[in-house]
Amino acid sequence: MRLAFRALGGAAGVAWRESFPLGGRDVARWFPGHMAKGLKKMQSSLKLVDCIIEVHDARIPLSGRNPLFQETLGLKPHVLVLNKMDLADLKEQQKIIQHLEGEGLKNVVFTNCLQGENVKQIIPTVTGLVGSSCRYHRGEVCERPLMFLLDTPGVLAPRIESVEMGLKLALCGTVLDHLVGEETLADYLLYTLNRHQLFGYVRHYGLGGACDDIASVLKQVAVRLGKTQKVKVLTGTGDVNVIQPNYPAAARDFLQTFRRGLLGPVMLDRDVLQRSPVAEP
Ligand SMILES: Nc1nc2c(ncn2[C@@H]2O[C@H](COP(=O)(O)OP(=O)(O)OP(=O)(O)O)[C@@H](O)[C@H]2O)c(=O)[nH]1
Ligand SMILES: [Mg+2]
Repeated sequence: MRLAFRALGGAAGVAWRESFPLGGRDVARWFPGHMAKGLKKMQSSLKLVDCIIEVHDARIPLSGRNPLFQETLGLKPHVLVLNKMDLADLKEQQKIIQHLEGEGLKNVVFTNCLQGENVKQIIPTVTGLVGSSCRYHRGEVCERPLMFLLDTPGVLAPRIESVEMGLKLALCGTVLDHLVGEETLADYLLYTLNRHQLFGYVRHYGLGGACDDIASVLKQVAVRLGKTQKVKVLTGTGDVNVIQPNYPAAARDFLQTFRRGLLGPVMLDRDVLQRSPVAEP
């Protein structure tokens, strides 16, 4: 899905944004209050289990995890499942694994539940950690050794560390888009794709070239998709009907297309991976 930079013609010489304006956004509002309740429930269930299987998104392997797991890591055997690997750019998988090892996470399994890829690695990993003397109550998932799964609803951290982390979580579809703002989120997606030189969106929407201006991209997307609306504009000489692009609809399509993997795999934590030194193995 990666296009050579020069192949884009018009994009040659374009300077992509170095940063995304993060100020003035109330990230606390993006994450619903019922999460705290879910967390409490999960905490009480921890007593019942022999092993924690934490499922996180492989597109953000190094950020946005719930700190609860970090607090309980020393107490319970723990497997980190990084799912949706089909949507993640894992060219630097070894570096990611080393980074996680540096944080004390030794049991990491990358999975794709749609294709069943690596899913069968989970039970042997758990068995290796707890032996076969598990004591669960419902949701048997394995006969030999007898193993039960206690599922919980997904819960986000009660406090999101930074706006950028919030935007990454939102891109992965963990919060309602309208709370962040579909156009803001689409802009963060465009910023990320351009910085990573992932120009699949140009080809997907048949755009003239890569572009870092979200209004211009959404306008072209809206026209391509026929998502335009007639708006009456009052002028001195009377009402005039003008065709206006439906920016929110275009933003929604851009986000959905990305989440379906049609714009190519992405590593949203590339910045974290580049920034922090990897601990010596
Ligand atoms: N592309 C892709 N999609 C996946 C994968 N695994 C699950 N999904 C999709 O992700 C969505 C959420 O899946 P769920 O199984 O409901 O996730 P969950 O973590 O149990 O969600 P909650 O219980 O609501 O927290 C569904 O649309 C799945 O089809 C995967 O490996 N790759
Ligand atoms: Mg679920």
